[in-house]
Amino acid sequence: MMTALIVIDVQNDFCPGGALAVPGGDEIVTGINDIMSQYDCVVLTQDWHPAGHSSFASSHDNAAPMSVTEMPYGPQVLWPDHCIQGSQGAAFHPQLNTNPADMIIRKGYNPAIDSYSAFFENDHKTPTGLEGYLRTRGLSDLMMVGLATDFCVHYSAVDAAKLGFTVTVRTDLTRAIDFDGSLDAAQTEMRNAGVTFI
Ligand code: VGL
Ligand code: ZN
Repeated sequence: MMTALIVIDVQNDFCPGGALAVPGGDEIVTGINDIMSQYDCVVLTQDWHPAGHSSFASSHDNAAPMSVTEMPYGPQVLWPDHCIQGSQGAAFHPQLNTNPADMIIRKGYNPAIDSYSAFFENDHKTPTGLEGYLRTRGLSDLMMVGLATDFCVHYSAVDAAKLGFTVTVRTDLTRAIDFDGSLDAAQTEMRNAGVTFI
């Protein structure tokens, strides 16, 4: 059995002071660093949007941040501008140890489609390539940590479980945005998909 640690979006914009700050987002960084050596593979993901991305409220007329709009692929929360390619906000938290990473995967670069999941864009069809990477390396058991529990960790964990990976979430090494019941809904969906929490 080969294990991978999947570290979701531990980036400045999701930490206190960032554009889409997750409460306590920075508290998980040293704990994540401490467990990296326990896995056969470490993957880091990076939310990586072009300026003017369609998931930004600023790209839509009269849309407030955190409102929901209908996209061709379904409902989409409109976020404050965040994780713009090459910006300080898109950089990893300065204390995150990136040296053990075998793979860094970026997502959300398609201007027309958001990508919460590390596996598929929000159309649930366009792959990021991570599935192929993990399978070709024989990595079957995934531990998920990072930000945010109710969005990118949630979608990544559910997609991974549906793809047949064994998926565990270390809840002490995640933090949530928790807006409009999103954390409760995410926990239910992850549990229903067969994700284990520790
Ligand atoms: C995320 C909202 C928008 C996340 C990314 O990493 O959970 N959330 N983009
Ligand atoms: Zn994003």
